[in-house]
Amino acid sequence: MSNTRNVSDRNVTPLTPSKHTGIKLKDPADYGAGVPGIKAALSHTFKELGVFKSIKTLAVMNQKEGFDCPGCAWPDPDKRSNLGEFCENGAKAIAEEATFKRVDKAFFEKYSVETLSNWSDFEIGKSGRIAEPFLLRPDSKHYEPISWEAAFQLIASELKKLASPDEAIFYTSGRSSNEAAFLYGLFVRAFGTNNMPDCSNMCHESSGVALKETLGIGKGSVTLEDFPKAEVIMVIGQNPGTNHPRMLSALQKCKNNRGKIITINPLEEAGLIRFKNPQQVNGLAGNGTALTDIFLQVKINQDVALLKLILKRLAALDKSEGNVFDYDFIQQKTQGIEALLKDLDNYSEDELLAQCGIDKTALNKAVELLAKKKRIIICWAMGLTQHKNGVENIKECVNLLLLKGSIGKKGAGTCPVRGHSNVQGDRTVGIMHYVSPILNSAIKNNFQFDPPEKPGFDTVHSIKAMHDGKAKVFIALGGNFLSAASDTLYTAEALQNCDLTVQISTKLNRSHLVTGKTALILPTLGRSEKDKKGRFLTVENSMGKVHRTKGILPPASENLMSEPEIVAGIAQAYFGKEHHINWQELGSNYDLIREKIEAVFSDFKNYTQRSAKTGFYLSNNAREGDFSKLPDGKAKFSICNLPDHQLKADEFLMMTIRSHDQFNTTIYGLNDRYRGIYNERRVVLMNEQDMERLHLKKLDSVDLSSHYEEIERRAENFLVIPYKIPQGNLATYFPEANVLVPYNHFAKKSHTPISKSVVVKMEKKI
Ligand SMILES: Nc1nc2c(c(=O)[nH]1)N[C@H]1C(S)=C(S)[C@@H](COP(=O)(O)OP(=O)(O)OC[C@H]3O[C@@H](n4cnc5c(=O)[nH]c(N)nc54)[C@H](O)[C@@H]3O)O[C@H]1N2
Ligand SMILES: Nc1nc2c(c(=O)[nH]1)N[C@H]1C(S)=C(S)[C@@H](COP(=O)(O)OP(=O)(O)OC[C@H]3O[C@@H](n4cnc5c(=O)[nH]c(N)nc54)[C@H](O)[C@@H]3O)O[C@H]1N2
Ligand SMILES: [Mo]
Repeated sequence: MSNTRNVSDRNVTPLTPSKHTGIKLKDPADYGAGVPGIKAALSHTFKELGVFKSIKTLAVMNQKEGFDCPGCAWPDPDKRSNLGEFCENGAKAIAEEATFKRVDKAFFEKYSVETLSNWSDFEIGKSGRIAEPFLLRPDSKHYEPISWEAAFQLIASELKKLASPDEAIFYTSGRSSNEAAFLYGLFVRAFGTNNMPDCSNMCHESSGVALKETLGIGKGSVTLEDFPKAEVIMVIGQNPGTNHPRMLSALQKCKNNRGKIITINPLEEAGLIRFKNPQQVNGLAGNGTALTDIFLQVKINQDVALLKLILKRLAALDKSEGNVFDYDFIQQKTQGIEALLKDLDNYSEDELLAQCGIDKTALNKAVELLAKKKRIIICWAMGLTQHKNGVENIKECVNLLLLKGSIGKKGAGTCPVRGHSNVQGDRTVGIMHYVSPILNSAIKNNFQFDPPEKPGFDTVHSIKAMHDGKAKVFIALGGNFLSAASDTLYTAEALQNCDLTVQISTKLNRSHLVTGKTALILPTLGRSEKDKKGRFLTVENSMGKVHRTKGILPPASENLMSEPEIVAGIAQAYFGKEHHINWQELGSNYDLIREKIEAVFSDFKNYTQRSAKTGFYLSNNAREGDFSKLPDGKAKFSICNLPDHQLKADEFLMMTIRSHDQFNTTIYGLNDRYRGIYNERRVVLMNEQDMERLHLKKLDSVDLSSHYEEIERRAENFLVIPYKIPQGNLATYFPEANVLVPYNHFAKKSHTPISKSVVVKMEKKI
């Protein structure tokens, strides 16, 4: 694989340039938010929106009459703060969406896709909002305007050329509304395929698979009200200070009620150490609230070893002192405890301790605490899901909760903290590559066609299909597939193999530059923008509550369409006006889409009325402690194996993580304030003893490489930063390091790429 590839004479590069931008280092922070958080929020919004628009916009974000933050999926409290219900990074998300800058005809006349592809991801993102539909012809290097109707006809004619509907791929990123996602899923099934890869394939799919198998529902069981009631909250493989800042207030409420927090992470993330709440006047003065009570600095991907150790210790205490496990719960509600306890005997404590690298004193404290408490919540995110054993990581957490009877009661349960603001809703209303017989039969009854019964491609298999020439049209409802997926150069080749790639987007990104032979950009309204009169959309948050969202800002351009309108436009062009489903009508009347969702899914009774008011929770059997639908009617203990990384002396395990100034592939800025890294993203965090061993000094430049099945993948020019990270482990930022993640290595069952445990070598630049 080379760094550039010629398609139709277009010499575009799939990678952000490997130049350095002028690094500055400070000590890592020891608290989250506070005054620096407010300053950063306002400086981003003032720069993109000006002072007046900033204040007006932030005031209605996440309020009942306003719009849902386009950032993360953390829920809004029922009692909203008078100081605004948003966080620093939500403010940055809005600054990106509501910017004054525009990508218009003049922009694309000036810059070819080749030129733009040499810009950094940061620069591409800062070009502004896409103002009208654009076409890139096979023989051209510049996008040109195209009418909406011509764009829809072009898509329809390419789809009709395919030998089979399975030659088209329909990706979804998690910012779409329930209404857009449902209509999209309906169109794709009516078209005839289940090729619906989704960003959650790269994200919480491991959680969905593990939770469904063990507890009968692929979603978390807690609500926001459980946080103040929990005696212990474990935060595993998650960096909420950056990625879910409003979660820190929920943790604070637990602490205020004398709850305890155990954090398990290879890095001591600032937001979890201490929190100065920017939404409380007294939160900004003083020392704030200490959050983490016990920090367990686990080695990358050794969470199963650590959790097994905890389970073993708890089992021993239960035997000697009793009253540690909840046997009433275990007997009534679970199956498989005997096999689990027997399996724990196969492991020696010393081996487990060495493997996870945990300090014994901290471990003892954690075990002592967990032994006594009955109401435990476990929160987790990408640190657990993006490994080969991602599903087992989560099953081991479920084991702990089941032993303690910590499911289906107040102040206890599972909390997979979702990423994109509506990733959970998109899945609920039918975006999935697998087949749900119940959904298929409901669609058949309501829409009089037979949905396809063959499972479709998920993300990693879509990439392979395009690479192998088995899929030729790629359509994306949001997202930045090229840069978000693993193995950037391989994914680039896959996309470039397509006859047509279509991106329904708000902002320019690299997936608009590394394209199929023909490419379309269809610009859409952002969450914050006013739709046509009377219309509103709905989303589902990370805790299963569906509620409305209504934009208030004038649209970035008059020539934008809403997502449902775009999906309907494509569907109508493909099926024609006489089709028995009136696509145009559905696309323009969201109440009608909601009526259809209500007819297909039993949970959505009185959808429009209920979402317009306070919103409503979807049913959740785990929350109720009802496992009757599982085999034998019981929740399931699982036996999880230890991961097996046989690293050679010169190899490291590397995690690819988010900096404080990005939302996935959108780079807000070049600072990672909490980690003390400023004005640079090409960095690799490394243990000082490892640096000594490799004769590396602070800020030396290195190349990273991964070697899977004899293929070498390289990422060049990373500056070494000494950091408190376990020996043998490294951390780099996503998406710069995605080029190293092999497309064909992913979690068992969930197929989530191994973005948090890539085996790499490093080479010093001379
Ligand atoms: N501002 C902002 N908000 C976001 C996003 C964003 O990019 N920016 N992205 C959104 C999305 S889509 C998602 S999915 C979430 C992501 O939210 P997170 O999962 O918090 O994001 P990551 O930066 O990937 O961080 C993973 C954390 O896991 C730790 N970790 C890595 N490997 C391991 C391991 O093996 N074991 C343990 N115990 N820990 C490990 C890392 O040190 C890091 O603290 O955030 C959402 N919210
Ligand atoms: N190495 C590595 N890779 C990863 C991860 C990792 O931790 N490490 N994390 C993975 C995770 S958790 C995820 S979720 C994926 C994210 O994958 P994606 O969801 O595909 O990526 P994003 O960067 O969130 O997509 C950003 C683009 O979405 C478009 N957009 C923004 N808002 C809207 C909207 O309202 N409507 C529409 N139609 N478009 C909009 C904009 O054009 C923007 O450029 O990446 C995954 N990739
Ligand atoms: Mo995600």
